[in-house]
Amino acid sequence: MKLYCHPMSTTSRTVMLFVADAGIKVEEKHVDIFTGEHTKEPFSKINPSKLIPVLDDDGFILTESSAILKYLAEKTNSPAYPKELKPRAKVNEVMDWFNSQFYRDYGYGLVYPQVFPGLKRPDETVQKATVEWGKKFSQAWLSVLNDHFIGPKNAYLTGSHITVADYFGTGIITCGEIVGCNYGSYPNIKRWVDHMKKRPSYEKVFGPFNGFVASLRGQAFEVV
Ligand SMILES: N[C@@H](CCC(=O)N[C@@H](CS)C(=O)NCC(=O)O)C(=O)O
Repeated sequence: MKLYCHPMSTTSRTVMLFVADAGIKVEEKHVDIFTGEHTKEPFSKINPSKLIPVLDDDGFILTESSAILKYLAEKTNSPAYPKELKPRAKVNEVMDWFNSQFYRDYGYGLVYPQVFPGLKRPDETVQKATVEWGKKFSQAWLSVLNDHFIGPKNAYLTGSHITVADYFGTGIITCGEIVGCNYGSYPNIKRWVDHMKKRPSYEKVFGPFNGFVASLRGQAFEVV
């Protein structure tokens, strides 16, 4: 299997961390999203959406990090994607929640427009309003995550066992570290993220990203 990905890509890291932790045999093919490699052939033929990650399982092409995580867990019979109906439904639920509600306001509202020129709004008023909107809604979603999904007792997002939802959620939420979010006001989130950062492959997979985060330290950003 081949995984088209890049260590600086949030959605790639969700899959890269799971693959590394689970010891799944996957050849990583890094697609340089900074030089626009993903927008040109041959990659644009593999994924016409021009986004990473993409899994190629012997010619079977799968896009969407959430779908890739579930496919890999199912294929390798991993307990990280429970077989039973209701536990599996809860994993799907929280992954959909991260992918839609949360990532839209946190990633694309608060975080990315502040650091990536392509996502910065051309008009200052619009930019300010975008970030303010993202911040306000991120705070509301973080409270839901802290109080409802994780709560004071859960070690992981859906209970006491790690699932693909934890890999997905960790990849998504840590993108906030680019602007300096540290989840300090959300103790259950902080406990969960700190726990996930102790995964055996975290340092290796997140090393280049952490270097990027360090390079931006000291800059003034809006955070939650
Ligand atoms: N919904 C997709 C989103 C993938 C995505 O946004 N990938 C980013 C990197 S994190 C990308 O390829 N960006 C390139 C671009 O926007 O030009 C998934 O979860 O796989």
